[in-house]
Amino acid sequence: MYSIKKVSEMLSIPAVTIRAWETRYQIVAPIRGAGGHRLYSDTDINTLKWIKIQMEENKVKVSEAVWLLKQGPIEEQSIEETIEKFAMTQFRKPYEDLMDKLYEQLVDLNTFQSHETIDLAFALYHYDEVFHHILVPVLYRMGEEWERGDITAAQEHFSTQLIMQRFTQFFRILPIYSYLPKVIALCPEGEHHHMGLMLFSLFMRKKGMEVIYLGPNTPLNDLYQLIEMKQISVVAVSVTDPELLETLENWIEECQEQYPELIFVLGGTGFQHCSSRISSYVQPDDQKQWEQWYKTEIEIAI
Ligand code: B12
Repeated sequence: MYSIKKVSEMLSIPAVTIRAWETRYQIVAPIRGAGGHRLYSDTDINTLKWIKIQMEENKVKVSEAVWLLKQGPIEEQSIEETIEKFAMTQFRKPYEDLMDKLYEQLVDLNTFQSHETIDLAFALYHYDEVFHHILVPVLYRMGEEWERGDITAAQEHFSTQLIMQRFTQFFRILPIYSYLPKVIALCPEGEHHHMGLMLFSLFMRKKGMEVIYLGPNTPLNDLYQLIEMKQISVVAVSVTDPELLETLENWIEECQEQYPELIFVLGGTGFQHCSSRISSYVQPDDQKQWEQWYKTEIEIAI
């Protein structure tokens, strides 16, 4: 049996790539040694070597090589034909190829190539599709793998930061209509999941609303000053952890006393069992309902 370091040296494949292929495609299943370290068999090594050769000699992508592998033994001369068949199967899943490619480049911490793939996605699809069906699902996958210990915190941070930059760029490009209410968007202190907040902020920006995006882990105490200074009319909050609700509910009540006109909109899995004090502000995760919210809360207010 061989450690990941040894396999990486033998095959000249970075350890991070081996782990990524393993979690993404389940092509090898190393057993765990006493300290929890991965141990690879000769069969695993042959599989990894085969994938590498296909990529280098037949110029196929990793996803194509894995697909080939799963087809069983193939005559050398029919590889091209089989790849064509593969391309047909991909046709039905337009986003997946880009997702795989971006995922691998992010795990590899490759800034340039990751941006290139995102540029390509924007060239091919509407930006809403890119955010909802490519960028957020890639980050979701990385979050899951980080939790399982299959990618490092550094890889997860790198990816979140890079994709956040693309979100922010969009925020700058979309027009702002000053007659629409101004928003602050935040996750309270202790809450680090903010992809849902980003998606809802993008929705509001598309409508032309100005969104001051405060993002994750925002202390609530300092916000009164900001609400007054920037004449904020809408506060959008995202929460995953239900333990943060009590503090948030108290803060919302205080805000309402001070600014009775303020509109609250809340979302995220943390609100599933929230108290009746705030349940009327909670919005579900579906865009059609967000449209409804916009019509009833915002259009009426202007
Ligand atoms: C990605 C992820 C992460 C990433 C977050 C990256 C980021 N920048 O956001 C990272 C890796 C940092 C992370 C860390 C942690 N995570 Co995490 N993570 C996830 C994962 C895999 C996906 C969450 C996600 O982004 N979903 C995609 C978004 C788009 O979905 P969403 O948030 O539900 O949003 C939708 C709706 O809810 C709604 N919505 C959301 N917000 C808002 C706001 C408004 C105003 C509106 C209208 C709508 C709305 O619209 C969205 C679109 O449909 C989930 C697993 C899961 N099954 O959910 C765990 C999960 C959320 N994590 C969890 C936990 C516990 C953690 C950690 C605390 C610890 C850990 N697991 O080791 C740490 C936190 C670290 C910290 N310092 O606090 C738990 C949460 C359990 C709980 N109820 O509290 C989950 C469920 C995993 C699990 N199975 O236990 N995580």
